[in-house]
Amino acid sequence: MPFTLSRRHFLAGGTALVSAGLVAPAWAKTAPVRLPIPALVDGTRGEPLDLTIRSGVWSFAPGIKTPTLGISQEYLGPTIRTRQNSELNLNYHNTLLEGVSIHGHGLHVPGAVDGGPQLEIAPSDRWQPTLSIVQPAATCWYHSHTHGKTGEQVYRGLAGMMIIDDDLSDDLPLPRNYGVDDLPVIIQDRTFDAKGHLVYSLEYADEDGWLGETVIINGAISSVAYVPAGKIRLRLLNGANARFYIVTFADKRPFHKIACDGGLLRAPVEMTAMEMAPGERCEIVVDLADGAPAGLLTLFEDEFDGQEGTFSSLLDRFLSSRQTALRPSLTLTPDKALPAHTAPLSKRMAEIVHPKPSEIVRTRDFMLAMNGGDGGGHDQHGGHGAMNMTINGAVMDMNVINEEVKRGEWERWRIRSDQGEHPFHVHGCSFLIEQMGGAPTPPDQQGWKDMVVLDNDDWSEIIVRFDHLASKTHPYMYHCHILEHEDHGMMGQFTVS
Ligand SMILES: [Cu+2]
Repeated sequence: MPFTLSRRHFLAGGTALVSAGLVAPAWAKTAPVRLPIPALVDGTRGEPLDLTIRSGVWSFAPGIKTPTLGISQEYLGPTIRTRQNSELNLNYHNTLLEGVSIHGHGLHVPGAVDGGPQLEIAPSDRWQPTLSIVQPAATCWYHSHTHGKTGEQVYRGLAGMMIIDDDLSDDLPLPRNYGVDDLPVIIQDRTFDAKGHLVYSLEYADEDGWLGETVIINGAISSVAYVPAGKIRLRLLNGANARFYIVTFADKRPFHKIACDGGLLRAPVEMTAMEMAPGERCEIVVDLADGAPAGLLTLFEDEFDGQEGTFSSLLDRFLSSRQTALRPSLTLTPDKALPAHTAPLSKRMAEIVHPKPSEIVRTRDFMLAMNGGDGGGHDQHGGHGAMNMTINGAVMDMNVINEEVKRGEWERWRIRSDQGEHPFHVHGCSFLIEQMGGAPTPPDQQGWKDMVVLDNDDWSEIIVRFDHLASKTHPYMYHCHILEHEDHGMMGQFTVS
């Protein structure tokens, strides 16, 4: 499938390094370590999983000690594995000196256990939600959703992956050996100072949000995974605060995308490069039967802005450019001694049934706007404390319910912006994308989603139905998943009754 670059960003490419005020320190150009694999915890046994929100010290590169946050880990949290038609009991304990709320991103659970900003866990308190998992197999995640502090807390480490299994995904011939041929790949970017400490400022974030200049995968700046010489499943999560990525392999080998945010696609989609917006997940299967190492590239999409040529020529230019040395990627290195998964992919996977047009009973419009202080002037170092980010003219207000939705009814939501691209996320559901920025939905996005990219050209449209309740005290949220936009107010609340 041809790759066309559709994105337009707020600033011209190449300004990201300037806006962060820093370039990657010399120690970031480091020899690779083994890919860190977050611990896997089994959530299907019923007993509560202890999740301690804590401070930590993590080595993003050998010899560097960075103060971080984590969930029962120094940085990030364990991968929680659960299953359709089971109960997941969580026992969060907040040992920090500030409040934290933790949202289960992609989960179809009621507002009362959704973990939005209304459910902040006070310092030294606990929160023990029971989640009934009713949805099909998917790669989800959990992360800080603390009012006004989501960006900073996620940046410092409060995020983890969640895997939902079901009978269908078990029956398909897919790699499923966690940490061996089924790997979590949490892509983020960070700005470090010379000592290796994380640099973050919501106030100084520019229109693009906070863009780090160094990519980390599962908390490692440069890593290698020794994997079987067969099919490898990667569960990719764009866990960055603000960065859009292009994911591809250095040797341009094709891969198959098998799932997007909310679960398996109808059929695998062959691709050689893929865009990922902040908050998005996708599962891909790549074949390493040839025994050659495969370098996973996580390219900064904004650096392709305004460039002309085929993707292949842009990629060649990019690979020969100096910047690539700043962010070596994860390398998958086949080890022929390991038992390999070689079964061909199934041509048919999930059944995805669209509602009939007559079943869609309501349309809602959402306009995202950036009414930042000076409007057009991009003062890189002046700060943007007064920047207002709005949806339908309103900044997020914890005391205002912006929309009231009826349970079990299909709705069409049309979303666009006054400026640039935004990844829009809706809590408590998965939805289907009918168009993106006025264009037809690409084949690899024609599955269940909870993220849709929109821009200022035309409407993105989703069709959505909510099957769980969300009250005025525990409403759901819809928001931009550029976390600095969210923290600046680009978010709204809605009930389901
Ligand atoms: Cu935004």
